[in-house]
Amino acid sequence: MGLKESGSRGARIMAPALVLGVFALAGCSAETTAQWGRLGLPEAASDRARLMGDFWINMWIAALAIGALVWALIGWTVIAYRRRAGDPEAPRQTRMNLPMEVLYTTVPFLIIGVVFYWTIRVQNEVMYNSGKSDVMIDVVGQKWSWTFNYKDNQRLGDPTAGVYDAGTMEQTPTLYLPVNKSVRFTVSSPDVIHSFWVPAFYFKRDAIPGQPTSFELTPTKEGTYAGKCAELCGTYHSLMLFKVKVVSEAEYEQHLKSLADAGFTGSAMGNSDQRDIKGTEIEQEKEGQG
Ligand SMILES: [Cu+2]
Repeated sequence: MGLKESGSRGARIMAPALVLGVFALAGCSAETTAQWGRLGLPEAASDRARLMGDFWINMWIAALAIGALVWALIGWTVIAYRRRAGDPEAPRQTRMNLPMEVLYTTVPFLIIGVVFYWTIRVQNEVMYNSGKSDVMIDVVGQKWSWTFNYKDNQRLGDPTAGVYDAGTMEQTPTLYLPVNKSVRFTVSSPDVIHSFWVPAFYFKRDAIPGQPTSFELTPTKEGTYAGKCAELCGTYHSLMLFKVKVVSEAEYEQHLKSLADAGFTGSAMGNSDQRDIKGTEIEQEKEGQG
């Protein structure tokens, strides 16, 4: 193969890649560029996000460092030990080299050990529960939407009182949260496993039937965020969307009051309560037909 030929082949490969790269960069807004800087994570909106975000970036650095070392070793071996012109045979093959085998068995275990240690440390910090949250919300993931029970008992002066907002496939619900107040979520499901996920909070929790679980976090930035079900739960999984509105405390109170005024008092936990949930008869009709 002549020089000229190999050069033109290189250009054939490089040119489209360059053009694609330029187009990709030109299409980037400042927001997208910032998101690239966070390696894909959205802008953070909760107090647990810094830990998760740092962990995400550090894991990428560790993976790339290991990758670079492995790629360098592969490249070096391929070049230094290649069969040269005139070599009658392949280079000497090495087998059963005990130090080498011990090395490539123990090193991966060490790497996994370090990653495991940091995973547990970060997990413990992210899951930290103060035990005295400002707001309590029972999240119910049900086929095929979300119900948010605001269990703001002290505020309403009645231990059994609360208000709820139940979404349907046709009308996705909106979860209101007061900014800079710690929120204790209890996540449950009456039917199959769903997963409560607000990407901007860097937090996701499965809704497991018969096994309610809790976590705490503090929304730190007012705004409207997307939420979704992160568990492929069935036919209408893709419709299990919701919005999260992080608002001032006054606006939050106002929202609870409007739910109470509309008659959504008490709680709705899916399952037998589903009859109380706006619009679920649509789903029951469908199941009846099927
Ligand atoms: Cu789901």
